Amino acid sequence: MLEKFVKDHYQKSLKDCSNEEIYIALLELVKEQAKQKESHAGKKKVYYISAEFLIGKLLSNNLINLGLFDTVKKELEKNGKSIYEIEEIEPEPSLGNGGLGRLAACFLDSIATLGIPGDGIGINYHLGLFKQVFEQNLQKEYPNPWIEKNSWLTKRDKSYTVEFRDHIVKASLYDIAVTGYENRTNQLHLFDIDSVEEKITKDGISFDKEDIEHNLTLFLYPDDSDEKGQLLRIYQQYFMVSAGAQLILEECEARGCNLHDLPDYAAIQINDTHPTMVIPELIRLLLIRGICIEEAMEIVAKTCAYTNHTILAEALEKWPIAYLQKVVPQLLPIIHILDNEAKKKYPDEAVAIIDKEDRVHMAHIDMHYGYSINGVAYLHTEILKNSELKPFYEIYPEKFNNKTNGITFRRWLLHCNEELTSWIEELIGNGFKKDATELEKLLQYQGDQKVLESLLRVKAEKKKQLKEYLLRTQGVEIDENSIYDIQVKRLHEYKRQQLNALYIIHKYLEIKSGIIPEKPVTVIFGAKAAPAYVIAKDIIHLILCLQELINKDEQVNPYLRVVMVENYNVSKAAQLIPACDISEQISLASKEASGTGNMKFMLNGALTLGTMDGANVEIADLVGKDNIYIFGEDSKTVIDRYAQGSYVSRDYYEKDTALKEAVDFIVGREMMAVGDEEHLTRLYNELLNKDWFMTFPDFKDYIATREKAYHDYNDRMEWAEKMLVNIAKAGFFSSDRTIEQYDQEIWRTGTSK
Ligand code: GPW
Repeated sequence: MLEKFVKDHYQKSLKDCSNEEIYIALLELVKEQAKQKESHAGKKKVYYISAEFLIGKLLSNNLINLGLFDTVKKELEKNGKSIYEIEEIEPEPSLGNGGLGRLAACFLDSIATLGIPGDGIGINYHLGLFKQVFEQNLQKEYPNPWIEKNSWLTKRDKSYTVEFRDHIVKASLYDIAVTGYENRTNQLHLFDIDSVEEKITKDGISFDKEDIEHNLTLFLYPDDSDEKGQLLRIYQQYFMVSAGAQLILEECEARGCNLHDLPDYAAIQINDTHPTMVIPELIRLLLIRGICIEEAMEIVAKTCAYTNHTILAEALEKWPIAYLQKVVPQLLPIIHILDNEAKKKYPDEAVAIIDKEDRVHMAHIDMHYGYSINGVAYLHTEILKNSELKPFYEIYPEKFNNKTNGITFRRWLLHCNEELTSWIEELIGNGFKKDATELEKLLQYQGDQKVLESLLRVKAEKKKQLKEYLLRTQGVEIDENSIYDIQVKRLHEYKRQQLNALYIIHKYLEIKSGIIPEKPVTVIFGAKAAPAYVIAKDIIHLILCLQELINKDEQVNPYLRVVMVENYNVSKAAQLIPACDISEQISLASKEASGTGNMKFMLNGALTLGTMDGANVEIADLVGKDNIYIFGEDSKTVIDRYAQGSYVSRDYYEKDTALKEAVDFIVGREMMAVGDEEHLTRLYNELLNKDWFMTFPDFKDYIATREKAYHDYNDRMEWAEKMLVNIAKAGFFSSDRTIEQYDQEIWRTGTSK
């Protein structure tokens, strides 16, 4: 089919085309095929508004979803070409940061796959999240341009006017087609301004934060450590929601809505607090269209639903009224009305929209003026109800619900692990591609030595591929016969990459003292730190220094190696996850709302080493305690300890020699030889005097549990059985299941079964 397409469009045969030409032809072919699956039927539509959509490269996923992947792959092979080389040409869109953005991307895939009319609404960031480069064992940030002349973006002949206090801008609409797996095509709507200027950055990622006309859609999460940066974020958020709200009203009216019945035509899912201003903005637009304030508030409250993704207080946005006044004064009368009404009904200061310091609590707007409040894993929702959002739960128990996160198996199994996909298919057929719970059929092979051996062969093949990939892309050499122990996620103290680093130091010291591990280990990290997050960057420095020190040490490197992957992104995740033996999910219990990497690793046959946090709790329930490595204090202990305010990290340090040795090593002679004193000392002091995320109390159990996992690894048959159970039980974490629940319990479009 590609041959014919190329002939018709370029009057050339496939084998005479360059890879670039084939890539462009495939873009066109996919867009044409996707277009045929667009549909405008159905009354109610979902709008998923999000500051991030971490969609990753789209070519292969679109081919898979359209049922073209195998045909195209074979046709290319016949002509001496490779789909994998063509994939390399596609730049990775830089429209997200971490789990929240990747979740939005998985959800769009599942919404289309279930046949639900549902579009994404976001921003077309030109430089996206920064590109990470390591220089002198430090993270440096550079712009990450990704938009090319030929891309998945389609510019629409459509724009909306967005007014700020001192600027009026035109929001131009770009669409990216979202193909469902053997189902309909939806859209990801991304707004942009025509005047954006990619070249205004100087030395890294700095730029004039006040030059709104040129910087508005440049970066995702521009540095907000000063007022100008915070104002820019408000500009971006309002730009997205104002254009989005106008689009929603226009589309609903075109489908027959008279605005009074908006909730019958739209369900707007607010992805954390970044899009919260859509609530006052919709009210404002309804007022302009002649609806009175009381009714406007009621309509919007029946249309908007809020998802919370964190209990970390510092991540819950609170904008000073004065800042909103500077950027979007038109919203303030409405926000004041929302605040007054809420205060009249609920005088408790804890649920106020505007607090005593004149800050607007964005999440409080969502909870008072939305009809649904959901957490993203069972434990997370329980913590929201019983502690973090307790005052709201007491007022609105009926609004609270849980939607445990999920991942799309099209990307995180079918695409990233063709070998495992075929292995599964040969054993249980291909029903699991549509109904992920069918993976449980694998359980019948638990004691089957032949099957288990073939599973280990698949893993070994993926490990070999990762070894080659790391050599090719980063010039590092790893041992494919070592255990691959991987922690990849944003860098944050609560995720505790520093605990993993302390283990590495401990292991290094053991090897130095002559205690040789049963099996060599390769510890792999991938993580970006927010550019203004000082301690997070110090942790990256620590890991990079350990990498240099250990990999150069010939006494240690046969047994232990450390690799920090540069610029970790979706494409790198797709290489790393299938090759993993042990998945590090070691956040401080209660702090990781869900995690979704944990699900991807499990699905690809890695065993979890983790705390009872987020979705780890549900993974543990599903696979049983023999098939997961759980350590550390539980969320109740942690929450109580915070409440008492009694944690003193130094007490643990003084009592545990192994811990003391590991911590002291950070500022010891060996580290100072490769690292920077300021960074290492600051991190050392932080741990010793604060350790806010309580790594020290979990240190001992972490070491013991990690050692047990490494020991168990050597019984290959037993390990393979654990892998098999993990894969078999991963079906629950398909985002198709999650989205079906969103649709049945929140959106009620009446589409999914
Ligand atoms: F702070 N998450 C994220 F809650 O990736 F807004 N970025 C964010 O800014 C936030 C949350 C926010 C993550 C959670 O940390 C993770 O536990 C969860 O699995 C993911 O969102 C998707 O729900």
